[in-house]
Amino acid sequence: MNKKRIIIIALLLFGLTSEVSAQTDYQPTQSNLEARQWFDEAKFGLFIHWGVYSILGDGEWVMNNQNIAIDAYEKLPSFFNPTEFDAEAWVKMAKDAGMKYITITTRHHDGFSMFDSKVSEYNIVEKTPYGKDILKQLTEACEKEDIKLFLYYSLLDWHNDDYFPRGKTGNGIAGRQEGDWNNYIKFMKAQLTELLTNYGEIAGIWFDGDWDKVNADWHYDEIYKLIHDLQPQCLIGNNHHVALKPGEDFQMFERDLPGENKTGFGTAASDVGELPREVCATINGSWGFDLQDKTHRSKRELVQQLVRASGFGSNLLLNVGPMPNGKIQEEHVQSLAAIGDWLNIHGETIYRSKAGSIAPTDAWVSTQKGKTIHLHLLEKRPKASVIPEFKERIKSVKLFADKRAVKFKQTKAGLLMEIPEAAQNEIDTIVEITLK
Ligand code: FHN
Repeated sequence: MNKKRIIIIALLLFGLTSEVSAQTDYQPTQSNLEARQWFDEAKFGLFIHWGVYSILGDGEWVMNNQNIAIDAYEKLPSFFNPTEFDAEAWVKMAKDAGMKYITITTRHHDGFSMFDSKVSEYNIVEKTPYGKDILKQLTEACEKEDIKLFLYYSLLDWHNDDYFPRGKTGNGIAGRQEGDWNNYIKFMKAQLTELLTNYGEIAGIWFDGDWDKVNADWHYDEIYKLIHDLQPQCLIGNNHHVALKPGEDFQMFERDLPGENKTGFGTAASDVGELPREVCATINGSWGFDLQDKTHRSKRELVQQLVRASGFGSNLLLNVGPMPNGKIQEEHVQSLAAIGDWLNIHGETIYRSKAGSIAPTDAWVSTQKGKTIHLHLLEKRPKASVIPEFKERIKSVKLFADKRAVKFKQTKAGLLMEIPEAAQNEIDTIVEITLK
């Protein structure tokens, strides 16, 4: 065989193997399609990053950032005793904020399992003085309050020797040994089986860490199939920052609106797919609890982020990092309540909406339900507003706040509206446009 043919065959084989590394023949069940639709309409969820790292108050990457050796980090669980953890209070807080689901870290990159795992002793029940399964408590509280639960699961692991060969991160952590990658895959499958059999109905699995070893064979074909076989309705999302892979049910965007790669590690516009979308973001500057983080974001910023996400046809998954005692910082509890107050009045323009036909800009986004467009003006402006290239035929234009009619004209320049400054709102002036 000549060299060229060998290369072509190798390329074909490589193409085939990379394709089979996801669930290629996946056909979502009816229950999965319904779950996708529910998710698409839910619009707002609570992300929770909680682990033994919270004791150090320096974020969830502290093990990597401070190069804490394995044996030193292993002492942390013995100090973890969140006696003030109240699952019902967390769930009620999320519900009052207008959130429809919660996504919690069951195991982050530090490799510590925040649930009762029989395949790893390195877990909350075995290794902490607290000794209870917080996930069990949370599932029960969620069920009671009709809030859906998604589970974050890290693919990357700085603790497990079988996470080998290692990836880009954690290389300064002393005490990591060489191990067997196939064992690591087996281990993850066993833990996912536990998560999907011991905690009732799970709304979704939220993978993270693929980017640590971009060319690794993660066995997604087996992993995704396992999840869908155990719970067909369970939605799979993977924060790999690239285009959707077969077997995934939704696409996530980290601190970025779909297609706007402002962070540099976001997903390229060409890789934004047609499945339900979710933007995740932090309520301050950190995912895990950070004692020094004072960048608590204002109500205006947070509400506007939710509105912008909706205008991009996406959910917002807003994160809090609980403290080691089990409480959520008071500033964050209050911010969530403030968003809830806003949603109580304006939720109709957000929940169950689609991205509106008026294209988003920095100054506005639009959401839509049938013939009703809600134009969200996110900056105050002199009394006249122009929306260029608006060609649809309009029946009426009103302010959402008091249903007061808005004077408007459709010209070649677009839609011209007169909204007195006094009628405009600091956070979001919502204009309700009804089409003919
Ligand atoms: O490294 C993680 C980080 O700690 C956090 O979990 C976020 C949430 O989207 N994801 C990773 C960074 O992409």
